[in-house]
Amino acid sequence: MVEADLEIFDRDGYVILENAIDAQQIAELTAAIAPHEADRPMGRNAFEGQKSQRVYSLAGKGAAFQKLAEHPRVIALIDRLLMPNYLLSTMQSIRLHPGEKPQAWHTDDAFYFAPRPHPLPLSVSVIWAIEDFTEANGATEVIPGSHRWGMEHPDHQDHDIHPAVMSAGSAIVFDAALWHRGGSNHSRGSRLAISPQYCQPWLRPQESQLLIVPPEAARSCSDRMRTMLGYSIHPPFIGQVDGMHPLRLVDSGYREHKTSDRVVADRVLVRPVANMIDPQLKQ
Ligand SMILES: O=C(O)CCC(=O)C(=O)O
Repeated sequence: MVEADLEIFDRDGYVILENAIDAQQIAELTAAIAPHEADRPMGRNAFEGQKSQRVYSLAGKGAAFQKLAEHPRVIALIDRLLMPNYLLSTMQSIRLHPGEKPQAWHTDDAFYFAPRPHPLPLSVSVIWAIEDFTEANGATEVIPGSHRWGMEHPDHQDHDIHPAVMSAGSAIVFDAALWHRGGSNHSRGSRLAISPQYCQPWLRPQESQLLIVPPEAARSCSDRMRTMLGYSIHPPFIGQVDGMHPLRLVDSGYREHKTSDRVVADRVLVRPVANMIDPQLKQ
């Protein structure tokens, strides 16, 4: 299944995973978000959405959200798209209320200063439909293939628009270089999404996950979640604390050195990609 998903992702810049979570998981997420939305004001600007509520830093707001960020089908894809020890860049909910206008076209990696097109994804975004996404209630709109564009902008360019119409429990996974926007909500109901984004292990995540889930809270997280939060090393040094692996702050018994064999093996994995970027590294 992952090969088929990757083929579509590579061609279009996105793939939709239909009905990837069941009604029970949707209910758990809906219940988990409710107390945070209760007194949540609308967005502070047109980008956040003046008729939208967003709840940020979901990695620190409960196990239901961490479980979603670790969804096996998403992880299987991202394991192939980003380098080992990739990070959770942000995780937020976005509820569009009636009357919300379309967002400005944007990409989710524009804040990383790198020429386009990128030789490899810098970041991968996922938007989970927690309620049905329809054309009327503001389904995310994407421009197929635009992850390969150079410096073109959708406002000055002919392009197709694909609304990610999908039932609750489905997700759209896209290269953060893909041009997209939240749609307009001209229905009478709301549209709830939860959006985790993942970035290369050598980029600064949008949210400071190590403050959101400090070492004591990270003790109850899965190994993968700790890695994604930044209790991990991009070999040989990125992420170190006192010259040592940051997991030592979570687990005082943790003794692996950041340049242990396994970590050095990760470096070997990374090299072919590095070679692609800078041929001089081959020497
Ligand atoms: O709500 C959506 O459908 C898209 C939101 C989005 O792309 C963003 O805020 O970066």
